[in-house]
Amino acid sequence: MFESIKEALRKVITAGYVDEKTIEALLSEIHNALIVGDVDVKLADELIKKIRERIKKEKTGVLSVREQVIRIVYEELSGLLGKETGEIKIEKKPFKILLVGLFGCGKTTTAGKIAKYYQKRGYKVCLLCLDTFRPAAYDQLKQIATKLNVAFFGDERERDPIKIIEKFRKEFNKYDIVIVDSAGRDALNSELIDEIKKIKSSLMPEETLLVIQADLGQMARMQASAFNDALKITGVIVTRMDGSAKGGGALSACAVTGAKVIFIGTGEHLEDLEQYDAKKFVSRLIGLGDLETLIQKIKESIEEEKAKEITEKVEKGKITLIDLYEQLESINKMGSISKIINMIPGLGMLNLPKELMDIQEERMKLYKYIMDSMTKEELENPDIINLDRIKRIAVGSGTSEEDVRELLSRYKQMKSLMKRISSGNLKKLMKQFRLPM
Ligand SMILES: Nc1nc2c(ncn2[C@@H]2O[C@H](COP(=O)(O)OP(=O)(O)OP(=O)(O)O)[C@@H](O)[C@H]2O)c(=O)[nH]1
Ligand SMILES: [Mg+2]
Repeated sequence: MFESIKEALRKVITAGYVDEKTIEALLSEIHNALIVGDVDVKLADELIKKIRERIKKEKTGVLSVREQVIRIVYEELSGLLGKETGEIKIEKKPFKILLVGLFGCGKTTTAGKIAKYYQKRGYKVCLLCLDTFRPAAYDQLKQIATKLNVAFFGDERERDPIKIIEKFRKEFNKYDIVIVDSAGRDALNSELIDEIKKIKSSLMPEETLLVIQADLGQMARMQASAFNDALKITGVIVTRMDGSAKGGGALSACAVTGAKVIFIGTGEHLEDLEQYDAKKFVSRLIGLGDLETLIQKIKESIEEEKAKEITEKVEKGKITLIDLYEQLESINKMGSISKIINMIPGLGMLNLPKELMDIQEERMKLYKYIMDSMTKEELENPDIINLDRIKRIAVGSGTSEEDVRELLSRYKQMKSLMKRISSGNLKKLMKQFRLPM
């Protein structure tokens, strides 16, 4: 699921032009990926609709559509897979964590993983086996405890989990965290509900975590709400995220029920446990790091195009006051001159005259009035502007002769700057930055 979403996003990034067709193709591919990942169809439909609406509404300039699309997809996808980050605050000693779930969902393995997780973080941890249903359960957990070198409590011969709790209750106080493995059943039947209810009221756990496997997909929704209704779970652990294409479905199902996913299991080894954070999870799985680099590259190539355009104009000797006018207009739209200069590779290094960088917005307006009073001939060939013309332009634009002269000197500065760039400087600088020309 995540691979295909990543692929789809990559297409958007490398597309020459992002139009409605590109976006629709992306949305359709994401939709497919969600369905393959066993995300509920209705949920998938809603998500696509929401992404589409946001892309329309939040559209700004052509340049940012690409980034905008990626950002929106990322945000919505993270929202789909969990709104809160799963974290347990160990605020009490002993902090008891009870794991519940059906047969084979990964309770015992996960108990070991959690023990290791907190042991690494400096907590004194013990494992308690309350699975008296499956004969091998005791040995399995004991082996894990030995491997981790953490304390283990259990009684092979005792059938009643409550008696086991009573037997070791005093021991618990010696530990920061008590991790409790319980028995499973093949379904959430009254026998299992009864057993866990009794365990809960005797043990009084701070957290009761439901363990489910990722391949449940959207079925996780039913299981999580059934367990919650019967036993008030405080969170979910999704195991086998490594081996299932349906992980996205399971995570989105949990998000719908409001069940907070605390951890995900990502392998058979005891270190294969991660605290779950939807945002981080999504950004890593769709390789947002990669995407960001790609976006950066695109930005650079667009800047490069701008620089090329300027170079071409200069080489053809076609720089006129109209260009200055246009430059000022676009600069006006984009922010400060120094900002735009820094965006064009190489220009930032040219030590531009400070006055050129500091043209205030008011001055720009003034220049605009002045240029509006010039004839086409004057705009195209400012060198013909003599004293008489300066007088006429100043009167016509309601400015002073001083202002007109200032504008003309800006124009000369710009022209000489262009000469500096055209004399091979830009190309050299581009090479230095390894940007293709
Ligand atoms: N690949 C993978 N395998 C896992 C993961 N978590 C558990 N397993 C495997 O799933 C199988 C069942 O795990 P257990 O921990 O024994 O499950 P359980 O819920 O305790 O099972 P019962 O006690 O019989 O109810 C084992 O083979 C584990 O190695 C995981 O995150 N990834
Ligand atoms: Mg077990």
